[in-house]
Amino acid sequence: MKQHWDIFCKVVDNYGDIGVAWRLARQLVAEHGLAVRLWVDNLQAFTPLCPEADPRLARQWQAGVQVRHWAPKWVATDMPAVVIEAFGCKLPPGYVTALHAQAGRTLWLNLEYLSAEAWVGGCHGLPSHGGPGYQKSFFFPGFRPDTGGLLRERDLLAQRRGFQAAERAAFLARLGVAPAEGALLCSLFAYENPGLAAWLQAMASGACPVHLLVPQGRIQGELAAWLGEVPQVGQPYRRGALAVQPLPFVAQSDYDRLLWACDFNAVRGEDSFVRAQWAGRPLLWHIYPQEEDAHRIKLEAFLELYLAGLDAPARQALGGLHRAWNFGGNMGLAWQGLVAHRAELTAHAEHWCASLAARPDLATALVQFYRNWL
Ligand code: TRH
Repeated sequence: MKQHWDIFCKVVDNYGDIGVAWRLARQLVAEHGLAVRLWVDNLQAFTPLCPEADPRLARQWQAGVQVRHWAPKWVATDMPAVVIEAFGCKLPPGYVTALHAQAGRTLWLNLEYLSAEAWVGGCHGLPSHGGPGYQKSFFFPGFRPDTGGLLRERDLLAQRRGFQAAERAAFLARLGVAPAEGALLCSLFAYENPGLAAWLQAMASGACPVHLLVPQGRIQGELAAWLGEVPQVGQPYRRGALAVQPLPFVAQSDYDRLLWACDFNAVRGEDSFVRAQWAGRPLLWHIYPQEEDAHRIKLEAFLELYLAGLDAPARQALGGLHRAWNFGGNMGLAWQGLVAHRAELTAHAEHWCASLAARPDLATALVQFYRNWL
C-alpha cells in the first residue's frame, strides 16, 4: 500500500502558496510513489494553475493527486504518515486533535517560505513540539546546502534543454507570439510597480529590439496607462523598439515553457522566481513586499549568493536593476546596464542553474527527512 501524505494549503493572496503546494504534491506522487491529499481552502485560485480542475468539487483527482476542498467545517479523516502545513497555514483543530489521539505517529512539517538568508540553515529541520501521535518540525526551502533545497522535478532541466532546442518555435506560435528577427524576448510577471513606465520607455527608445510578453496579472493597470489604451490579450502593441504583447494567464506547465522560451524573465513572489532560475536565463525578481522592509534583507541575501562570481560591472548591472525595480530607482538606466552585460549574465544564469541542480531537490529532501525521522 502506498504511503499517505497530506498537504494543507491556505490561499493568502496571489498564487504562490497554491503554486508551490500543487507542484510539490504532483512531484511526491510522480517521483516518490506516495498517495497525496492536497487540502486547499480556495479552489478558485487553483484552477488558473490547473485548468482541468473543477472548483466546485469537494474531492477530485488531478495528476494523481487527490485534491480536497478544505471546507470550514472539518470532517474527521484518517491520519497520514506525514502532514505538511504549508506556510504556517494552521491545521484544522479537529485534525490536530486526531493527530494527538491516534495510535500511530505522524511527522508534521511546517513548510516555510523561501529565503536565501544565512540564518535559515540554523532553523531548518529543528523540532518544534510533539505529542504521543506526532512530532512537529520546521522545514525550510533554500539555496544554501544546509537547507531543504528547491522544488525541481527530476527531468526538468533535460525537458528544458529539449524544448529550447526543438519545441520553442511551435510553442510561441501556439501562443500567437511572433517576435521580430533578433528581438530580445522577455516575459513580465510582477506586482503593481511604479517603475514600469520608465522601464518600458527605455525599451521603446533602446537600440535593442524587445518583444515583451505579459501574462494577465496585477501589472495590467500600469501597462494600460503607459500604452494609453487597454491592451487586448494576444495583440502586440508596438512603441519604438518595443513590442508589448499581453497573454492569458497560462497553466502552470505552460508558464515554465514561457520562461524557457524567453531570453529574460521578470518574475515575482516565490514559485515563479524559482522557476525562472531553472530556465537558465537572466531574471529580475519582484519580491513580495513585507512589513518593515523585511523583503529588502531577503532580496540582498539572494543577490549576495546569485551575483557572486560575476565581474563587478555585470554584478552592478543586475544588482542595480533589482534594486531599482523593487525600491524605486531609475529603471531606464538600470535596463541599459542590463542589456550591456547580457551575454555574461546569460552564461552566469546557466551556471547558477547547474550549481543549484547539483543539490537534492526539495521533494527528495522531504522524503529523506521522513526516513531519517522514522
Ligand atoms: O502569486 P505570487 O505573487 O505568490 C506570492 C508568493 O508566493 C509570496 O511568497 C507569498 O507570500 C504570496 O504569494 C502570498 O507569485 P509566485 O510565487 O510566483 O506564484 C505564481 C504562480 O503562478 C506560480 O506557480 C507560477 C504560476 N503562473 C502560472 O501558472 N501561469 C502564469 O501565466 C503565470 C504568470 C504564473
